Amino acid sequence: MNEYHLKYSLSRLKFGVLRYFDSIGSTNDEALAWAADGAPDLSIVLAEEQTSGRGRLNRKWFTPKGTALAFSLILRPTAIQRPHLSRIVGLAALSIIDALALRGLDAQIKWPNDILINGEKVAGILVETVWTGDDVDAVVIGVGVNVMQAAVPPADLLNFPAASIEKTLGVNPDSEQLFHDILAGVNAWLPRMDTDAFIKTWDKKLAFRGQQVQIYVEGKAPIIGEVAGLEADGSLRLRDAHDNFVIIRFGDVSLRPSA
Ligand code: BT5
Repeated sequence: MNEYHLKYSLSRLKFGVLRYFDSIGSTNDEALAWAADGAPDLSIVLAEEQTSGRGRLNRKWFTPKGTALAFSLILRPTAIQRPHLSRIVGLAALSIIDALALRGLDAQIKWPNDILINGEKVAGILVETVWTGDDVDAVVIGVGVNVMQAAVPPADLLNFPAASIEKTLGVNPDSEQLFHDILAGVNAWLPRMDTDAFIKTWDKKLAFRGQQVQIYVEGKAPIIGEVAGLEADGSLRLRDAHDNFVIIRFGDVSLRPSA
C-alpha cells in the first residue's frame, strides 16, 4: 500500500487521523497508547507488517509484510454508544463481512471474534478498552485480515483452520480497496449500533447455527450446546441437551464445532 494514495482513497469517509507504518510491533499497542494520549475519534493505526501482532490472551497473530490487512481503529464512544459497547465486536464483524460480500464472498462469524469463509478463518478481531477510572475512555478495535495466502501461518501454529481471501477468490484482492470498504462499513453501521436491525443482521451471520458446538473457558469443563442465536448484548445463546438456553457471555472463550 502507498500511504498517500491510501489517504486519498479514504477522503470521502469519516475517520480521525491515520498513522501508517511499514512495520510495527502491534497496531493495537500503538492505538492503545495513542488513545490514552488523546487520539481523535475514529483514528486509525495501519501497518504493512506486525512483528508482535496479538490475538486474545496474548496469543500470536501473524502479519508477514505486505500480505495482510492489519489495523486498529480508535473509537471514543458517545452517550448513545456507551450502553452498547459489547456490540463493538459485531460492528467490526459486520463491516468485514459486508466488504467481503462486495467481492462475492459469503463469510460467517465464529462467535465471538473470528470471520470464516468456507469454515476457515480469514480474519480475527481484538477489541480492547482504555479506561479512565470506571469510565471507558476509548475502545480499540484491532482487525487482521489474511489477504494473501502467505499471511496464513503454518498449520502447526494454528488452533483452527485458516485461509486467505486470495485462496478463496483465486486472485489477490486490492488491500487498499478492501480497507476502504471495511471503513465504509464502520461508517454505515456505527450510527445503527443501538438498533434491533444491527443485532438481527449480526445474528444472521453466525456460523454453526443449529449445530452442536463446544465452548471452552480456561480451567472449566466445556459447555456443549446448539448455536441458537444472539442476546441483545451480543452474548451467545446455546440450546443444551435438556432444551434449556445457556447464555455465553463475552470473555476469553473459544468455540469449536463438535466432532
Ligand atoms: C484473534 O485472536 O483472532 C484476534 C486477532 C486480531 C489481530 C489484529 S491485527 C491488528 C491488531 N493488532 C494486533 O496486535 N492484533 C490486532 P484469537 O481468537 O485469540 O486467535 C489467535 C489464534 O489465531 C492464534 O493462536 C493462532 O492459532 C491463530 N492465528 C494467528 N495468526 C493467524 C492468521 N494470520 N490467520 C489465521 N489464524 C491465525
